[in-house]
Amino acid sequence: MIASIETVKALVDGAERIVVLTGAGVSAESGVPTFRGADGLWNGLRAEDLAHPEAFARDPQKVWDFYNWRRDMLRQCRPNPAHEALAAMEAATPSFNLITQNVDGLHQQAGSESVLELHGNIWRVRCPQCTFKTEDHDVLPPLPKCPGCNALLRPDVVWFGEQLEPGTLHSSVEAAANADILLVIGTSGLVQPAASLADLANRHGAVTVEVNLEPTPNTGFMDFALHGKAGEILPRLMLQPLLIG
Ligand code: BV8
Ligand code: ZN
Repeated sequence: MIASIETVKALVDGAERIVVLTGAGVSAESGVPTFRGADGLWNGLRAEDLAHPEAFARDPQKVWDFYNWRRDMLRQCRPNPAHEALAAMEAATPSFNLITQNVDGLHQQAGSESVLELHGNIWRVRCPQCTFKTEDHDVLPPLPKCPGCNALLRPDVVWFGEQLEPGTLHSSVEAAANADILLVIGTSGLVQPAASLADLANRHGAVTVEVNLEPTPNTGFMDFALHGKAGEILPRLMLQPLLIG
């Protein structure tokens, strides 16, 4: 049900184990296009058409142009108050896990330490033929090649139809199953298996809270929903109570 920020803040303040699941909406106020919003297009194409191993096999240049365009755009983006509030929440909470579907690295840039990247990280590239992997914000060539075996490198992100890294998924499921409260922030709740973490937490007794501009398919079974911008709501969940002298 629609809740007041004060209700949710009291729950957050009283929780020992907080788990947060974020999606593209938490980076929207940093200027990062969301996937399914009006600005989620690239040259008329949707991410789902490009974030596929088949798309990469068929036209590696088009997929690398997409990722190099996103890296160039993300290089100008900075964490927003939502990212910063979540880093502060982690520092103030005995047990805190941040699970993100985002690949932009903005949570880490804001100071979050325990970040579980369900879908990888756009700043990492890896070789499909050997163990080469590197992470930096460098401008890459149009078709980056492996320095070790000269194979075509790929972004170290999870494409549609690819398995999530088993350890990361297991840690995320464990965290959600043991949470006192799960905050689901800025995700349309369409992509699996990430979206099912909310239902899993719910079934294990966690209080579930959705923070989004609008209702999503998950809203129905969340305990609370806060509608508004993550960059405005999250800092208010973190405000320290005024110390009345
Ligand atoms: C897999 C990386 C299986 C790449 C991404 C059931 C079970 C298992 C799989 C499936 C299943 N059903 C379907 C599938 C297949 C598929 C899937 O989920 N398809 C969907 C589209 C139906 N899942 C997969 O393929 C996954 N793999 O399960 O493999 C398997 C098993 C065995 C063997 C082999 C395979 C892999 C999924 C990962 C795909 N990779 N990204 C890249 O980024 O380039 S997903 C992509 O979508 C991004 O990671 C993104 O984060 C994610 C989810 O999108 P959102 O983050 O929610 O973003 P969106 O734009 O949709 O929504 C933004 C929200 O924010 C909105 O609600 C908006 O209102 C809100 N908002 C906007 N501004 C603000 C805001 N809220 C607050 N404040 C604001 N200011
Ligand atoms: Zn290689």
